[in-house]
Amino acid sequence: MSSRLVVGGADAPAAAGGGQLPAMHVLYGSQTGNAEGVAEDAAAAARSQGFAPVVSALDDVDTDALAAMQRVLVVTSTYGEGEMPDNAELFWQALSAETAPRLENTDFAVLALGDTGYDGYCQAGKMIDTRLEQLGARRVTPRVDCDVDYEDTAAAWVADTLPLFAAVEGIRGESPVADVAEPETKPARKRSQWNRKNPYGSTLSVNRRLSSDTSAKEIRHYEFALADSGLEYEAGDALGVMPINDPALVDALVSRLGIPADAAVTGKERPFSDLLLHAYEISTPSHEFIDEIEKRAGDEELSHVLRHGDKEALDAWLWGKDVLDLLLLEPSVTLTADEFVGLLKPLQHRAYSISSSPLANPGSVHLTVASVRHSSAGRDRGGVCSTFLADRIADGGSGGIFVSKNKSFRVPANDDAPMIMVGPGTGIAPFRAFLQERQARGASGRNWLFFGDQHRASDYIYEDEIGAMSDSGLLTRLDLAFSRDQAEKIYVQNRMVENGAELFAWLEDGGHFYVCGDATRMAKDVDRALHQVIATHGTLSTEQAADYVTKLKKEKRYLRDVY
Ligand code: 2AM
Repeated sequence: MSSRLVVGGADAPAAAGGGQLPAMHVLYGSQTGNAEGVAEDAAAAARSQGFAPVVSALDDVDTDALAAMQRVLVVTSTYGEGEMPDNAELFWQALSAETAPRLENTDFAVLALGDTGYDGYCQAGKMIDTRLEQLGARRVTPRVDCDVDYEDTAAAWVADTLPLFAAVEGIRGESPVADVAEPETKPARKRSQWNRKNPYGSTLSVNRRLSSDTSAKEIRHYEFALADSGLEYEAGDALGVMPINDPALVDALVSRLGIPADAAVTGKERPFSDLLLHAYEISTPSHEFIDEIEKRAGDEELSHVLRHGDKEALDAWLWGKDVLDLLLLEPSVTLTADEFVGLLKPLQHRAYSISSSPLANPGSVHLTVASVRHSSAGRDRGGVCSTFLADRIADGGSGGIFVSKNKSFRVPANDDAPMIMVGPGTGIAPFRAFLQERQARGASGRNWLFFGDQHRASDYIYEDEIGAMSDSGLLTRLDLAFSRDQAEKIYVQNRMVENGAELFAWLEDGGHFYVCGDATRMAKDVDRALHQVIATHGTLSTEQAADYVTKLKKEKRYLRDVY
């Protein structure tokens, strides 16, 4: 692997005043941009403390370059159930290999971002932290793990950790150069004033059902007006939406608990029911809540599952049960407002791939979202945010939004490069944006879309737009896979294999390959199909095909936005 690091082996970039500032390498593994944002904040803080920060994605650093780095901050999220984020996969392959070099010269600290709602909490950060130590690098401070509400913990980690590197310098007698006047490093990225903590209260101007009434799914198209917010986004970014919970569920909880809606909660300004509506997750039970219910009610089945079962057994028991179900199952349990709120997790935004290009739609941002709805035990239930969008921000209503950058998921910088997009179902969202973007840019590169769902008659969303893009020649190729319109199932990956020779030719011509949508099944099968196409039409062995795919990833020509 050759180094694509900005500073290469030199570990002390020159300061503007001619002095040498000690380099602080801030390496991030990021799926949705949160870790990248923290890395940039850490770099800004490092700069103000007399370091010359260099920010890189983990995959842009090879292990020899790493061995030459003296000071390293790693900020990484974890993807799915304990996996490396896409832009840290190659780094991890090299770091975990037997051939990885010793890192005796490296001092490091790791910040891991994660979600306690998933298995493998902060796993990527834990693995990197352990491996760096195994290779002889010196941990300047124990790793810190953050849950979804990471901002304050991350800021505290940055503030606490940087001085420890400075102290290390002192011990080694290489104190940082004092001349910190305007070190010559990348200018700080302009951060939007709208973020998770301060979302923009936008007007929803369009809420339209895309899939027909006979579809098994309810997929909707939304447009938010940006007005004079200054909110900026790019095709490929995601939009964070702060939902408000279902008032009917709040009422049912208030009534089950027998707590007055206006009851005070210690340390909170808002009354009880208001907190449930705006501030806490009241659908999915937290681990703390489940444990407490078990402790207080002693439900035999639940106790058995918690004590003797594994994660799968607990998931099976919990299937379809929300916080209210657990309370109704255990009528003997009484909780005070303080106790109940103490067992809930803070309400989180949901992020959706943006389905518009700002070039084609100045003044608005579009989403393509499937509403999650089901009914059980005589009660209608729904996804917190998808039903908030569908039912509760009425047209013209307001919703808190902010942009979640996805800098690695972009149309090719080269307008001539071929672009292949696999996006069944709502996975089409970013590709609608990409195609609009390419059209607005007058990009001449060829475009190929693989799209599908269950039935053509009810699920061919954006059919008119896609048809027009085909007619105009913007879409060079369009392959559709409607799985249930014939006896045998046909999926997007089948279409890839059927058209393998041409697909391989597009890759050979410098094509970029994109996938968006279901991570657990579709994206894995598409990955397998891609390997198969490359092996067959490139006449390559399995290993050679895998190397070909690795090369695509390294060149940022195989990009995924999967969930
Ligand atoms: P199915 O439900 O008919 O099996 C969106 O949900 C579409 O993805 C549906 O057409 C669904 O087909 C299809 N799908 C299901 N499993 C898939 C897989 N492993 N790979 C690709 N598409 C799949």
